[in-house]
Amino acid sequence: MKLDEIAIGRLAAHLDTCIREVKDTVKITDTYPEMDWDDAYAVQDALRERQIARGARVIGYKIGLTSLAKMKQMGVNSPVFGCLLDAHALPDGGSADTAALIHPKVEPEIAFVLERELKGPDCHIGAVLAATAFVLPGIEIIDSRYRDFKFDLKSVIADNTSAARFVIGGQPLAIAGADLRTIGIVLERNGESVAFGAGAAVLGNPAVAVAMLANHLAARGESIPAGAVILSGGITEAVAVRPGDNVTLRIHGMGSISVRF
Ligand code: OOG
Ligand code: MG
Repeated sequence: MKLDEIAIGRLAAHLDTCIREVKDTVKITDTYPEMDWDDAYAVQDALRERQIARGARVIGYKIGLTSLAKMKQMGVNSPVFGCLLDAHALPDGGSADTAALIHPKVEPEIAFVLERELKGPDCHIGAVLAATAFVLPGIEIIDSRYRDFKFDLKSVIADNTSAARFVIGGQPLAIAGADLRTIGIVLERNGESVAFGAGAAVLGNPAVAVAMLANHLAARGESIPAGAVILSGGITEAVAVRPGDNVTLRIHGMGSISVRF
């Protein structure tokens, strides 16, 4: 750790204010270039503690920057981990209030729901599949607190990896017998197909991303509890949305979900 508790608390409060007041900021590594990975996750933790103190609950996790398309789009080269709060969840067919978001984008994702606790270290794809009840279509609505979505990995980790809202639903697909690599997805905006892909875009298999999450949490003495929902990462580039837009995600064999803005 390079930052002291005061600096960590100050940065968490700053990002919290950006979220609550719907305003952007320059990336925090501009002010604290010396910060390291532990500092970045410590700021994320402190931000979460502020939200929990106001009544939020953690209901799941997310892995981000897991596909080449996303890494290229954001100019970074390694996955990041964040958490999902109850207040982030929107119903299928619901609407996201754009007045509460800075510059939202949508991502097509495969969501995992666990039937058993998943614990690292040494978690592997087999352990993930054994612990998963089913997978579902998921639309993640990301909203970086950084101006023009310009950030580096440490800044985006501190910002809870741009987490803002998410929708899951559609038709649950039992994990037994499913090949997550070849599942095709289509993302539509206002009826027009705007992004396509397959599960293999996420680290060869989205279950690999979930294993990485379990190992990341294990290094911090944590695990993923049964019942948690996990967004495994955008399969394609994120797509910008505006007020009035209607977004639908269709996944082969898993139905569709949608959200309005
Ligand atoms: C960071 C979050 C990326 C994903 O699925 O790749 C993410 C960002 O691009 O703002 O959630
Ligand atoms: Mg995402």
